[in-house]
Amino acid sequence: MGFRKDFLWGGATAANQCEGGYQEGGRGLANVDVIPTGSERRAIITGKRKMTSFEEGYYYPAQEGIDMYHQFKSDIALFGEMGFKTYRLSIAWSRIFPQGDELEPNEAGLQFYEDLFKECHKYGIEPLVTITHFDCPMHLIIKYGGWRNREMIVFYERLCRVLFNRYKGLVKYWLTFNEINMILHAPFLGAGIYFEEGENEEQVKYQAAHHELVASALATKIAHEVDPNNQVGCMLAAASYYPYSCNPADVWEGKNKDRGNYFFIDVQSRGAYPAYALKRLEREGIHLEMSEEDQALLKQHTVDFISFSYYASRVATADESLLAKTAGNLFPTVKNPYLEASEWGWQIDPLGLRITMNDLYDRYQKPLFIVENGLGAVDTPNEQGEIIDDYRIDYLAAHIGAMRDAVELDGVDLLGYTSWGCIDLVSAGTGEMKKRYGFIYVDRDNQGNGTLKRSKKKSFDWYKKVIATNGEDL
Ligand code: BGP
Repeated sequence: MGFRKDFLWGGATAANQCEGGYQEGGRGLANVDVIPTGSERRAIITGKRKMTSFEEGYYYPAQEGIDMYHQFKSDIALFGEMGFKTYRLSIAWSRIFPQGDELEPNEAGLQFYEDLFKECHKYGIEPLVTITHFDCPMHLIIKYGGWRNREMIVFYERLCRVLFNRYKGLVKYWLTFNEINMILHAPFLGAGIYFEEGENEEQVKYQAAHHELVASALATKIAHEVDPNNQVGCMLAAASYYPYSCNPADVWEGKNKDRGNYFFIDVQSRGAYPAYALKRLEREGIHLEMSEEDQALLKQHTVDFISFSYYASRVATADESLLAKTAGNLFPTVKNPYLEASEWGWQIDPLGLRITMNDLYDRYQKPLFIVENGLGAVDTPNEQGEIIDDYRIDYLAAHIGAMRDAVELDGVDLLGYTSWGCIDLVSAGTGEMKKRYGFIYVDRDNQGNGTLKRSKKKSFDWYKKVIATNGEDL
């Protein structure tokens, strides 16, 4: 009973939030490099405020990240010490193709990830690779407009071919696009899109989403051709919506909000646009350029497993005035009176994870993989310099417990669990260092000061024990 014997315990990071070294090894400039911290960050990541290169007076945290580009060996050693079976990381596209549209890849970038994967295998850690995690070469944005342009499929396909061939035998688990549904909420971050004055933003976003969906199917096809052992997953920013009340209008709103997210996975996993999505697009006057070849590709090359992130549950209401009270979150939600929230207003809900897992498993009947979960919190070292992060342990224990219930009591097939930001890194939402998720503390502050020294938090040994007991001892 409990988790499968080969359950993949581990942690997750993304290149732009930890690597740094943004000008090293021939790497080109990417969207993430030019997104600063501060009050304009939200407008920039949502594509409302154009930022295509550095402007004075801003701090750009992704440039240095936590310097993992140089420190990956010792960081992976720490993951090995915790007993990780897997490590989820992402490829910085502009390390492999600095501009994005070259014909030949950059060897130094390829070598960097080869070294990193080999380092993982030294500790018996299976890499789980996100091909793009909020990452797009800046040149592709300036010249082509990012994913709004169909040409992107060609460049992404080239990237995938290079990766699958080069890392054959070293990597078997792949995710095509991180949180693909985030393209609707953070289009510059997710897909390198900013908007021109007066254009139909919904039209642009859904067409770009279509390009990503086709690219994802193509990647799945190529991955299987290059190596039949490859396992390809989609990746959803998940969390089922609760209706604010039993008013049918709230229930209906919740259902439609869920569909707004599921639609991506319906395409990636079931192989076709669902009727409700096509009708909705038609109703909203959104016309998708979609060929018959696209549809055939989507149909034939569905994903092998469903991966997702889960941090907090969401509440839907038909009463928009309640939504106005939303706390810091890209997904508009209502305060749930039954739940506590993190300092960033993310509503903590372990049972919500079990509910979400059941919803996804009922819907797709494919293995699930939880590739992000965790508590973003401020960690303050005590007088001895230690971080006693019981709040993080409580959060993770409750969520892993709920996940175990979904497996043991509900029969959900779960491949693994990688907690988010296993080592402290730059926050995607805020660009800050102070929103920390790690088992490993990194000495760095919001302005980029600090020694970058790593130290173990209390949760480090706790997670080690969780892995050693295959999730029995929480
Ligand atoms: C997800 C992203 C991650 C990560 C996480 C936590 O949306 O895939 O990149 O950062 O959320 O969010 P934040 O960093 O804003 O706390």
